[in-house]
Amino acid sequence: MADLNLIQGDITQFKGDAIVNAANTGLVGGGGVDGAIHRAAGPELDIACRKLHGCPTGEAKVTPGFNLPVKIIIHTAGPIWRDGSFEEPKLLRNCYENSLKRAVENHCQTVAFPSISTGIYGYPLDKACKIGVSTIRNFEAALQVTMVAFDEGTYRAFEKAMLA
Ligand code: AR6
Repeated sequence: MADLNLIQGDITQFKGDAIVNAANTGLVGGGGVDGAIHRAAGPELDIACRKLHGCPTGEAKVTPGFNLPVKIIIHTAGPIWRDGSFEEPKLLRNCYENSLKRAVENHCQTVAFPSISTGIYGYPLDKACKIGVSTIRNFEAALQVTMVAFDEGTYRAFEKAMLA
């Protein structure tokens, strides 16, 4: 079972083995946490991402951390929320699970996640937090996972899901 803790802050400041990026299927960079990670990692990240030829929704792919204080960045493309009947829960679970698998494959012990899909992609926060927390906690590996909530609302929603 992976160990889970929660902090509020900026994921680009996380010092550890890996951070997860809430990217898009083209891996072409964007706004939100993706934009922040690209700015902090430097232009080499964009070059590395383009060599990966995209990432289907729910999958996860790896690049080096470049200027960030992590070994690797795990890029996952979350589902865009429509109404919940387009496999959004399953796809979001896949994002967490496949990101954790990439972390283990790359011998990581510490990994930080942002709240995937709950910004620009519009996934309802409470629903997304439950999926994130249960998927991480049920993942069988000796991993220390940190959820990095950017804003207070996200922090509170994850706190609630972790206590439930
Ligand atoms: N550290 C941690 N969390 C952050 C940071 C940061 N520096 N900046 C924002 N967040 P979003 P999505 C939070 O929109 O919904 C991009 O354009 C943010 O407050 O970044 O999966 C991609 O290229 C929210 O809680 O990701 C895609 O096109 C969470 O990160 C699309 O957005 C996720 O919000 C992905 O949308």
